[in-house]
Amino acid sequence: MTSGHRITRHDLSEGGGRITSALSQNAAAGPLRSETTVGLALRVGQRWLRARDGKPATAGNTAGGALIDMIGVPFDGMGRARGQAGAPAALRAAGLQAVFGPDVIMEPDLVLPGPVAQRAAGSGLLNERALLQMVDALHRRVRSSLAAGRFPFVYGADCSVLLAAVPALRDVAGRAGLVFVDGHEDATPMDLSTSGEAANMEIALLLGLTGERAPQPLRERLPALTPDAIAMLGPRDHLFRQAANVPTVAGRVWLRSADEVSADPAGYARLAVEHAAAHGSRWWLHIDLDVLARSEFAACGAPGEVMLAGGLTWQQLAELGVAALHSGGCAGWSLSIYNPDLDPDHGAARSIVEFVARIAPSAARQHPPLR
Ligand SMILES: [Mn+2]
Repeated sequence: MTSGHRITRHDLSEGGGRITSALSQNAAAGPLRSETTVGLALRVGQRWLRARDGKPATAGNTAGGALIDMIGVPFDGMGRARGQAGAPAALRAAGLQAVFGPDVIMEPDLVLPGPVAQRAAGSGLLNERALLQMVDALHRRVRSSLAAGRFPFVYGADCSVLLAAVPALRDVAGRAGLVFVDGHEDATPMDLSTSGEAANMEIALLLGLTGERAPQPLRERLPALTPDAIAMLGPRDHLFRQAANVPTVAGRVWLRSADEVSADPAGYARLAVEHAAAHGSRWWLHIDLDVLARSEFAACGAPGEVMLAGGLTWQQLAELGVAALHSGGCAGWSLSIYNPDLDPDHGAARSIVEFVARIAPSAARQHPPLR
């Protein structure tokens, strides 16, 4: 932050939720978030944050880059009792709060219904009720953050967060780009899905390649992405797709496999941004941690899932992330798939926090703000 007018550090607690805000004097809140589940803490925080002079949130922020909104998503797409839904709290316990420095708003986690490990009758989606509420609530949060000129950092859950983040970016910016870093293509058509997990299908849904059976609240935001605005880095899932008879999308979208990316992570990251931003789009950065080799990160996945050989190292992923963000134009970032139930000694959580700390300074430098 360059304004030098930081006036206070404000902590509010409600039900274990905690908001820490450190804003410049002339930074103000964006459009009031209408989400009812956010609760008292955020509403009080917004009252405190509201503009005193009516200027937008970006007024004091154009030179210093974006303020970060940290948005925790306690959602597990498989409907497990904790699983990835435990990720936000576990990552904060490992020190995630501190890595972005003081220019951050730690938002309360989304409040979501309990998990149901069953597929819905109509759509076949697993844990559908929680999924739809997650997408709806996160869409509003991300849209509001972007519209206020801030940089949303979405952590926890799985790749289904993109069903909220990408439409939100499209809504605010007019069109969205996506740099998608994942061990899988996540482009399974709904009728070929054996699990019903939205996190295997979200790219196909965003591109409009599938979704006739999707519930209306999802369908009305789709498609949200054109094939020329996505760049995929790191897929190595041919055995996984073979098992479900799902063809690759490599012929339809820009894609560089894990083997290619590991040879030059920074170079491919720059090419990916160039591609995703080619039509002037601001772009979203998504990192599914299963892009990493199992020897680097194993706190993800489910019993019986096809394990993927190969994959990136933390070092390669950090080079990729820094190079992508240094290319400019990133509007927000999501980091998903961590399952603390598979991380009893919290070693993976610490690795994630160290990784975020390496990328965070570049995220905070993204400017100009969207609005
Ligand atoms: Mn994924």
